[in-house]
Amino acid sequence: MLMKTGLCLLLFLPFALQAQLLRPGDANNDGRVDHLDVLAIGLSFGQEGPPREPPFQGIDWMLKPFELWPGGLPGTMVNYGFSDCDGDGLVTVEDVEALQMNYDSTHMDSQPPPLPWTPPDTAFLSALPRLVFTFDPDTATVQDTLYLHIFYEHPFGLPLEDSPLGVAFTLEFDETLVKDSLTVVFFPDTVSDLLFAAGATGFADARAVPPGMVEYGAAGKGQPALTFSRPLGVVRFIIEDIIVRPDTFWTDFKVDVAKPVMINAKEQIMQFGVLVDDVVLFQELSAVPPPPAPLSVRVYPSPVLDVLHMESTESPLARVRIFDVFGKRVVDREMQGQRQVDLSATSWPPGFYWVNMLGENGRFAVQNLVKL
Ligand SMILES: [Ca+2]
Ligand SMILES: [Ca+2]
Repeated sequence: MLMKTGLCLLLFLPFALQAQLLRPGDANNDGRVDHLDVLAIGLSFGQEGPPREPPFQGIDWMLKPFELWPGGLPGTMVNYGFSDCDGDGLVTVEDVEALQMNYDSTHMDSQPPPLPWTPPDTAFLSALPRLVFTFDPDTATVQDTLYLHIFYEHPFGLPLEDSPLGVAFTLEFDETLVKDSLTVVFFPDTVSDLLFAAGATGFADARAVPPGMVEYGAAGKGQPALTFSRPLGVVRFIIEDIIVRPDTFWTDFKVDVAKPVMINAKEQIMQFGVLVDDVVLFQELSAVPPPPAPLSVRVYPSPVLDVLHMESTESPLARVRIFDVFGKRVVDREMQGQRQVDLSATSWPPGFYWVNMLGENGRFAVQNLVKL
């Protein structure tokens, strides 16, 4: 009898020593804590499994040994244990706090090792859900606050079981147009059936995502939550002080929706549509102090065929920009204090152009130009 027990111990000991390891917050075990992990927590919501041993509970960014749970995410099979970020043996709202605390942290030392998160596709849907992004107001001026509303539009006739459990995407925009550190994501108030995560001020406490982007994720608690049309949040941008002359140029503030992902309760990728507003930024004339005397420059020849010569006679140059008649930028060059620059114009379509030259002394010149 004693011998038999000894044999059992020998057999089981090697397995017990092969510890599984996780980093709190990387719920889909892809090596980074981000907005996508809220989808894994949504899919695992309410699952129970072995809690972590007391010294290894908590959501601090330490490698935590844990025991594999009996199941995993329905599509990718990532073990449910990764979603129990705080290690209490139950996947709940509290586990989302690890995403906030460790946002944008990366690692390669989990066990099983991290793998790219690649859920399977669904079959074709006859009725497509849609994400609609609308700016409020639709034009903005310097120092203005601009709100981007995120709205989920549910299609008529999509059965409950095929409805989305969650959605995630990245917004990309020109960071020079907004005060990036002040970009905030607000989640809808009084919503109890959704979990949220975002890579922007207001959620990601510890770290900000790189400039010019906002990451967003929302997921139902173990079941489809996008079963009716509903608001999903608001992104607040503060417009940067930019030098845009209302009589000459205008600038589009465009937001691109990158890497959009919608999943159902089986962790399958769903097709969906995206609709985004444009907003035009400009500086109101009344808000601009009286313009200084223009920078003294020479731009020649005009008409130009191949090489355009530009020189500033009074100050080294800080920046040179050239726009076509439609306001599209064809040249945008930061200068290293040179007083002159030659540009090849051979690839520009024939037409009228505006040359905007900014001197290091803060004065600027606008010249028109014809390209043959
Ligand atoms: Ca992750
Ligand atoms: Ca937990």
